[in-house]
Amino acid sequence: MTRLVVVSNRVPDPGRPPTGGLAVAVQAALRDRGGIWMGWSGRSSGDDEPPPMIHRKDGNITYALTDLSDRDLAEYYNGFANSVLWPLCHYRTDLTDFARREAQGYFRVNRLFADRLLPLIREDDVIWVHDYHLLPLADELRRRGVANRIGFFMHIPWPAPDIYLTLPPGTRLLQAMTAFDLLGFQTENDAANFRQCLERGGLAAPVPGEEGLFQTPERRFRLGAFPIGIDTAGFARTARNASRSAALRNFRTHLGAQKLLVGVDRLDYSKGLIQRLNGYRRFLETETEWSGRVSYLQITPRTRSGVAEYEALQREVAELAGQIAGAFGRLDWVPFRYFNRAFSRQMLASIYRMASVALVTPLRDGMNLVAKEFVAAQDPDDPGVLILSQFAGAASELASGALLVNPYDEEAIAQAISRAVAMQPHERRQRHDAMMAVLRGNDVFTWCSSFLDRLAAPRAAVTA
Ligand code: GDG
Repeated sequence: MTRLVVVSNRVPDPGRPPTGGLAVAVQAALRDRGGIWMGWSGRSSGDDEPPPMIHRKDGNITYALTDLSDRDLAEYYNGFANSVLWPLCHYRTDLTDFARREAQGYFRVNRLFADRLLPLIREDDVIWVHDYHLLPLADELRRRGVANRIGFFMHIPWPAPDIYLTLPPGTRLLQAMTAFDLLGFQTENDAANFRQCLERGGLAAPVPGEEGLFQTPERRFRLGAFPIGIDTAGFARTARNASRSAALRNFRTHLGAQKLLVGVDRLDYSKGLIQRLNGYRRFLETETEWSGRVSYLQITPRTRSGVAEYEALQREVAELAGQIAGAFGRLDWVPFRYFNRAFSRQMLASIYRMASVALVTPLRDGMNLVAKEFVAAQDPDDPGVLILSQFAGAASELASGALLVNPYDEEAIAQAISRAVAMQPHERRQRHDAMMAVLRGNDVFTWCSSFLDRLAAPRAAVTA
């Protein structure tokens, strides 16, 4: 089997058990084949050029970690990746900062990644690049003579061409992306958007009769949808093994017969928190018979504190949370709890299992793993209800069981909550079974192997 080289902006802590599903699956693939995981160390080298990479060996996996300078982090990470590509791909052109200087920093850091990766690559390695931080990496590697298979997976949405093509270096980036052998997206919709961007830019043409195969004057590449899964069995197991936390036990006692609603999202404007909280407020205003009988727990760890929009959102959500608790709370009832920090994975799984309803209402999301984790964590005999945004990638797989909502429509969110809390057990079980069948059929291990198998498929020759 060929060796695997994974490249992503962040790399899980070498030596510690991986936490997220993606890290679990990618590490399993790396262990099978042996390989390298390269990325940013999470550290800054200040004003100095980054020192040579650190290599950490763990069994047959080598972690290759590079520091980045303050300027690199400002321009590449906080700048072009998180202040331009992230909002743009989530359809927020209003928040997109089109500063050209930062685009230069983004391309520079991709060159640095290519320079540092180059000496580590063997002739028959398969290279798998992850996410929007590294769109030009294959092109940089090709310029350095790398002929290996190189795949790419986009974890966040690929926007419609009218949005994407507002990006000044948009065409240059698309062109660079044609240097990958396989481009994977979360949904058919994302893959179709990408295809349209290519066609509008005149950069590549579909090869007739070969689904997903494209041709440029120089080369051929494939693209397709590979919806990411979770470690379904593993997460269900974690949720079944109830956490022994005393705080959780007390919380359960305190809730008594109240139905628990839960939301778990990184603090991010793509997650639709404001609209969701307004939807809950509307529910409390109109469905007064539920007063005292429901309680909503929102867990929202802070991320990207270096980006101004996140600071503003933090204040806005905290204010709204305070308003809801202040307007509806009673001495003997807490209608809303808001946490701004991360919980352990075990605790999270137990909370999902306790909850009657999950509110997963991003305005736009590549997939949304919380939706899948919530479903996997349920007691199949008495499962909770998933309220899911129609604009989350997960909606393309979970439509048979979730209550789909338009996340901008606060009234619709309120109505979905009222339907969910009143739903009868047989309907909840039916919906849960349908979703579990999907999650078992496409877990993160299947996702990983189907992408790598497609990447390994014989290359199609370029025809004139
Ligand atoms: C990107 C795309 C796509 C959250 N809070 C805590 C915690 N989490 C974990 C969740 C879940 C993960 O973080 C979040 O994953 P999402 O998929 O919901 O969202 P993004 O971080 O935006 O991820 C997304 C994903 O990539 C994968 O391709 O689905 O669309 O945006 O696993 O459980 N984990 C712990 N404590 C918390 O408080 N331990």
